[in-house]
Amino acid sequence: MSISFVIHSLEIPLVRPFRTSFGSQSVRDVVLVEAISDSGVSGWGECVTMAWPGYSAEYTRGAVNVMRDFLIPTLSPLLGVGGGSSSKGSSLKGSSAEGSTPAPDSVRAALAVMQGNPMAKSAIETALLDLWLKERNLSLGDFLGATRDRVDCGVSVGIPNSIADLIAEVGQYVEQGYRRIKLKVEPGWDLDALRAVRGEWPEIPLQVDANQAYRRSDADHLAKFDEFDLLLIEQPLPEDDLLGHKLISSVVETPICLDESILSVDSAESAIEFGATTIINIKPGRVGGFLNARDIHDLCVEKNIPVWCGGMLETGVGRAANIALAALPGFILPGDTSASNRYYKEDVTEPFVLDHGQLSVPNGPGIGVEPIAVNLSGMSIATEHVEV
Ligand code: OSB
Ligand code: MG
Repeated sequence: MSISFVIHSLEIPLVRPFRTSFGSQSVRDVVLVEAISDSGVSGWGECVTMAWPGYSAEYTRGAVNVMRDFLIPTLSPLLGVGGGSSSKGSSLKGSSAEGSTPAPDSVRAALAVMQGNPMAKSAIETALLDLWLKERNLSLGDFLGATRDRVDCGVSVGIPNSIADLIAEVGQYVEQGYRRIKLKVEPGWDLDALRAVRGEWPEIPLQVDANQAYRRSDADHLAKFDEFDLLLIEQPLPEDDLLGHKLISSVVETPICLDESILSVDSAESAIEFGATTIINIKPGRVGGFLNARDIHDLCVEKNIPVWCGGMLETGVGRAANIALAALPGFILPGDTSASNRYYKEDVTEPFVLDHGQLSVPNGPGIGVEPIAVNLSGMSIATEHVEV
């Protein structure tokens, strides 16, 4: 038994530049990890890093390096000939036989030996999980415990050039049926934008995301957001400032939701118990994979903390898996799980199409989608083969 990996680096133009408080991008640099079994089946995972360390410390070239030089090599005892944990000595044969991809928990445990790099870990873990699920003819949604076959979708709106552009863009999304609008905000782009959007759409579910752009001393300013009846304010302060978030939430009535600060089950529990957050954005990449994402979900259900599924401008590969996660019962708020055409003119998979503000949860084996070969090769800028 052996599994080999291919790291596909792609570039895909965004339909419009996406600007946040941490920078702007007009092309998405995408890394897809392909894990190939010796029977020739491929599993896929998307690495959601940005090109530069603006959202978090990880960035794309670094992620490719750490995957190639450390994460994949550290899995070799699990993946090498005779090293499989699940089927050594198995006599199962034929199409219904379980293959020899290592069990998801053992992959997570092996990767945990390396510090940090959750997005790189998530991509590798997901590629192997897709393969493992395909060997069992099981969908990711069923594996994770999905209880819905469709999920409610929101959309994240970057910082545009003007209020007029903002209203035009939000207007398109409202018309397309999105069930919630999220505005990216930063000092200097907040109250006027909110006033304009609330003026046009007094009832639409609305929230904001600051990506750490404010400081503790902005508490009184953030309290002015309260009049706009927002679902939540996402990550107003720096990632490591749990006390600041707790202080802010004593001054601001709108619920505070953490994104960047939540990296694990333990950090989630710490933030909840400490009083720094009452809602959590779960992104599989940020927390090191879908198993951790599910575990954070389970913790939040137990603690009565609503969760929603974040996004990182994923292609169809990452989107498919996120939608399976978003179908778990604790995901009670619409996610940043938008349709393919909100991001890309052409996706790498068959496009995800919004239907009444929802997307269908893929139900095929594994993540349920595959890259389309011609799209993949047309978008490709580099391909690296990594043998274990
Ligand atoms: O903070 O949620 C974020 C995109 C890239 C990096 C960070 C974030 C985002 C988004 C877009 O808000 C979500 C999406 O539609 O994928
Ligand atoms: Mg965010």
